[in-house]
Amino acid sequence: MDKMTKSLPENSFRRLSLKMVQGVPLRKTTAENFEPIANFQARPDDLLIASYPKAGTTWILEIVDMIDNEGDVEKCKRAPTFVRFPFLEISPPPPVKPGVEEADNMPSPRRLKTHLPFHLVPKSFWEKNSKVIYVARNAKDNAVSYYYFDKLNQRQPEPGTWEEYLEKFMQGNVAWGSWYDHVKGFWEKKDQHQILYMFYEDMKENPEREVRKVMKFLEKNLPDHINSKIIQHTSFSAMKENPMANYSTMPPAFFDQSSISFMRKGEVGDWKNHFSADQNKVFEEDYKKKMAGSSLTFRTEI
Ligand code: PPS
Repeated sequence: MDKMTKSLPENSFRRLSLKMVQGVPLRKTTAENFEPIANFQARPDDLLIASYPKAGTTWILEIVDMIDNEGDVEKCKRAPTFVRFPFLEISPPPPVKPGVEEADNMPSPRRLKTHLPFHLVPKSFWEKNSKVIYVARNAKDNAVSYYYFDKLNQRQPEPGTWEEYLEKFMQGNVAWGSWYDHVKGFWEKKDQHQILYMFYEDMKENPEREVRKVMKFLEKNLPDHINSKIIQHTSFSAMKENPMANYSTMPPAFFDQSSISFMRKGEVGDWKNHFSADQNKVFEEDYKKKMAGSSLTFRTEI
């Protein structure tokens, strides 16, 4: 057992059940400590990186850090992702501090992570007009990625078989709730706030263009050679090998990466290796109903 896990109470190492907060199933520890999260005080110069789990959050965080540090790779290797970017709603067992406390103690400008759906994001972010980058990924690849993540993440409910999991995903009966409500929630509000809405598929297709978008949003204009450095350092292969980005420093009692890696595949279209023809048919019919009336569209291949 490593130093971090040794100091934790033994009952920390178990899968958590989900508990509803305003209609959204969240990890029990988050749901039971939600007040300080809802009352979190944002600052005008905060940047909140928001997403449904497994949409490409870690990738965007690394891109933002590289932009902030103007392509200085060593500076970006100062600490693991989960230390560099406080995860707002996470309530780990003591002595590890809750995300909101980590964020409170951080000097500005802060870069913070959340998976909360729009209506659960602390109101102060909207009152302070803080910037938000939202990243979304097509539902099918997102579901596959989340299924594998729920196998490795020992703090999330057991995913069960792929068939069982897909059913739960479609019902929104997974941590952080419905993918459909999540992606639509931010989409509908994006023009009323400073929200940059990004797509995983666009980032895969043309990382140079997408990094430029993020730079513009952050009001930074870095030269081409720095952009190239950012793309290289934030490529899937580089991040998979980078211990400060691949969660290999997270104790195995939390993330068991012995058979599945956090940096698993990093592709668009992997769903084709998992969905049966029948599952695809049922999923698409249900998808049409749940996304009806929305102008939001996704690509499931590029
Ligand atoms: S988390 O736990 O919710 O914060 O996970 P998140 O970072 O949002 O999503 C993890 C998935 O993103 C893939 N990933 C990448 N893909 C392409 N390029 C880069 N650089 C990259 N970094 C992370 C990661 O592999 C997970 O997707 P899957 O499909 O499971 O491989």
